Amino acid sequence: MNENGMEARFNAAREIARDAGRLALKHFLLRDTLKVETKGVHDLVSEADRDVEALISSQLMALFPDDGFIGEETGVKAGGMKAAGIWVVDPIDGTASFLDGIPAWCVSIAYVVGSEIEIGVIYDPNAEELFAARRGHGATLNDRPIRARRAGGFKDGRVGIGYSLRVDPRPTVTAIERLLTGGGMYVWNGSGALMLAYVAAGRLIGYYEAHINAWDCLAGIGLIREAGGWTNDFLADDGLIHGNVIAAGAPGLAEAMRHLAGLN
Ligand code: LIP
Repeated sequence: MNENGMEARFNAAREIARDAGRLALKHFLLRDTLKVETKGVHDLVSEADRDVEALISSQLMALFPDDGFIGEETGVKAGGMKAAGIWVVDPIDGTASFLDGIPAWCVSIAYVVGSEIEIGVIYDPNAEELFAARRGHGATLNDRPIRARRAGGFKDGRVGIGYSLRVDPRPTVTAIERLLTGGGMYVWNGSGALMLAYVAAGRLIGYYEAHINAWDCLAGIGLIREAGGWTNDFLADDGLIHGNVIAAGAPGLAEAMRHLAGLN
């Protein structure tokens, strides 16, 4: 794809993330009226998730009809996996926090070509924060450059640790034990995407989740890499389809994060 094509997609992703965030915020303020369904234990979906995903997919597909689209709520759309470039979207990452009235959720939009995350955009409408990255062009927060924090050990900041009941809790318990006995501290707000954006912005020094889906984390991974941070190879072993472990952090913390995640 030429430079103009990628630039057009980057601009569109940022615009659409803001539109989607505004729509999600309207639902958030009226959340007591939303219809909510249970997908699994502690795994909820509301009409807000579906409404926001419909907005994002219709706008992206109108602009780039030959692109593929994978959304958390609607799965793979026409063109899907065969397209050269694929949008990977979570309309509301942090649905449980959203429904509990906790303002820790966001819109997450990534654009992937082969094994490269070309675009990563995360919008938090509660804080009016737009995190955006394009491969090779750096990462920004509300148009100002961001960098992952310098850290050499767990004492240098806090690490986000996410968990979902999809997986055995033991690796997460081990990770928390390793972090705390190493003098570190953990944080969890219910949104893996937002916490990965915080790693890119230097607010957290790392993030670990034993299993996370591609729509929850690809935009965040793109942001962290462009902010000079480290992540594992999430897309290995069919991560796009089946999800994978995510470990990420400050560059000086790569070995410590790998050990915490049981990756070495
Ligand atoms: C959830 C994420 C959470 C992650 C879970 C889950 P949802 O997605 O918010 O960060 O830990 O694995 O996927 O349902 O809120 O978009």
